[in-house]
Amino acid sequence: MIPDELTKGQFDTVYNVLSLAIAAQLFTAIFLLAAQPRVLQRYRQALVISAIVCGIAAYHYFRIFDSFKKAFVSDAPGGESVYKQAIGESFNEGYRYVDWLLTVPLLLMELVVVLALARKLQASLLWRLIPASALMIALGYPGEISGDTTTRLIWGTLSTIPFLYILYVLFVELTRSLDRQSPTVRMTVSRMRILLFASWGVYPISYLLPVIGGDGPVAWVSKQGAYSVADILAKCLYGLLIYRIARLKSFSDEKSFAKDEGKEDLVEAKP
Ligand SMILES: *C/C=C(C)/C=C/C=C(C)/C=C/C1=C(C)CCCC1(C)C
Repeated sequence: MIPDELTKGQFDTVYNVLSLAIAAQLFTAIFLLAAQPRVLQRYRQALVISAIVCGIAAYHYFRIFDSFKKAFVSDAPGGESVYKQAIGESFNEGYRYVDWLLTVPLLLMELVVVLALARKLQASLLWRLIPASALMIALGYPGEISGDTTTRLIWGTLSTIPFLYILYVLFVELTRSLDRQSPTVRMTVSRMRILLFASWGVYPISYLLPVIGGDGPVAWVSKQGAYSVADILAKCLYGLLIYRIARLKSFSDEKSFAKDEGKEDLVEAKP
């Protein structure tokens, strides 16, 4: 449930976190596009997808930010005021879910693309991961917008089934693909897996905050903050790790490229 009232501190917290998310996503997108020449051609698609993810997310955060500013209005501009829900306006949580519906499949796609796995394996992974991710987001939404705890828990539980399936597929397949990568790439991929598990794990926990913390503004503000920070980690930091994997793989694929970039020291024999 959206609280009726926020203190100035609570309002400012959400305002600042949303603003931080916009900046992080927008400039990560620009960086990833500008960094194209720094990786081999075959890895550029992964960076493009990652930049698009950050761009789509930045766009939706602009909408969320706008919706938030319209939904809560101060009763005494400038002063130590409370912010009340504006008449006829409501904060739209739907932007987040539309954002995830588009970006989560793309995040999975960029991971599969950057690992440059065999075509058949790529296709089979994407056929399993993309429908599961769409299902996870779609099943979460009715619970997210419901004010009723039981409804929230039922949809949340249903959404957790495809979520666990995705984690299982990623864990098993990523572990298998690690054997075929050079030691530095292997280290980065395994760091990436930790980031993926840790940041994706924040979403169901944030979703539960209103169940644990009740209807009040504190749980709601914490949920907005946690979703936003998780988005920054799962999209921006993740994109930068994808970039790092692409760069390391470029060096180990072509020695001459590593030499041109002055990174011969990073070239290693493939196992
Ligand atoms: C960039 C956005 C990302 C990576 C979003 C990921 C979202 C999830 C992993 C959401 C998972 C949920 C559950 C597992 C259960 C409760 C409902 C959700 C949708 C919050």
